[in-house]
Amino acid sequence: MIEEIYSAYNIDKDKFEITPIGNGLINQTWRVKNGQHDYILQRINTNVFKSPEAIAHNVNVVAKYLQQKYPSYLFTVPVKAVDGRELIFLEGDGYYRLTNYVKNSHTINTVEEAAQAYEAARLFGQFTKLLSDFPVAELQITLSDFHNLTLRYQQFEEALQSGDGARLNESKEMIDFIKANKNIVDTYENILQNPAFKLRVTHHDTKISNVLFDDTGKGLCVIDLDTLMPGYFISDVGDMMRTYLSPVNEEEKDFSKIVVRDEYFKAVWKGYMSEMAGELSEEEKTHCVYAGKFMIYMQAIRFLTDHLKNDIYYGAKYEGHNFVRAGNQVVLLQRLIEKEDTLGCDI
Ligand code: GN1
Ligand code: MG
Repeated sequence: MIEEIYSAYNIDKDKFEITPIGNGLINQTWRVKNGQHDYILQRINTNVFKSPEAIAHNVNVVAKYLQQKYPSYLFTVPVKAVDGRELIFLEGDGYYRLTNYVKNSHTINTVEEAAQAYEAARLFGQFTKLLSDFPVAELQITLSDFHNLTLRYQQFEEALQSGDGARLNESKEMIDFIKANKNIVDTYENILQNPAFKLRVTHHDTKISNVLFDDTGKGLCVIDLDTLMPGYFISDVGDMMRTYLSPVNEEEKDFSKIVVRDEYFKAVWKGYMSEMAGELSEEEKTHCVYAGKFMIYMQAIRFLTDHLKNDIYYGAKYEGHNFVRAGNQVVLLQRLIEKEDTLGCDI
């Protein structure tokens, strides 16, 4: 398969080194380089992204807008294949795309300093801010209902009816916790009706490995625009909270290590607000902690639903993998709720 990709881009296979990078659950990524050329190759999972052309469309319209309005803004665009294609489809495999590797940049997989959280939040905020006049309706939907919490809750309820019997029994405590916190869904539904909440150009995957840093630790740019779509700020801020606040990630089995670090919470919100303070409404600004609850709760639901449905979406590396991930997210949510009254949204 890789031969076809190489020839599409006129890359001499024997002269390039290919190394897998990143830790995404859905797409796969490699670095492809020789002395002169350095690329990032990505395989888009077409079981999940049913129309990769929508991704290409979004990246192109946004790239064009940014190039015209902010020519010095660093934005990675796809490298065209020899015949001009931006995506290479391999029958029975998936879609591939290539981008240039940004010189002297690196990614990190864990947030180890609050300053990294600040930088990432600043960049995701800047991205949305620079696109504040971009007509969001021009973006195509690359994954429908991706952060639609109402639908995620319905899918969870459906799994309660049709899911694996033994797994349902073992998950009782977690199911009860999710049901008991359904007010998080209610708040989301109120947001949808509230004109103070605006649909903006939203990244929807703000994990730390989607930020490029330079050698001094300064953030350079955001990458991975597969889920670039109209959305609410709670998606981007919330997923940063979900993935930056705790020193351990969703894979951690020892739940006693899950903690909400106040300093990182402040760093995320301050970094985001350093760009977005003039864009967000006063009412949106009061929802900074809710943003975290929204995303952590949704992820707990998604992992548990997948466990009940025998791991059809995320897959499992060991028995009960998604049960552990769901339990991890439930604990993270509890830790955040415990601190809810002490974590303020005032900067
Ligand atoms: C998936 O592939 P990755 O790791 O970037 C998922 C996110 C989840 C995340 C949980 C398209 O993202 O929504 O938050 O796993 N992406 C998709 O690790 O479902
Ligand atoms: Mg992604």
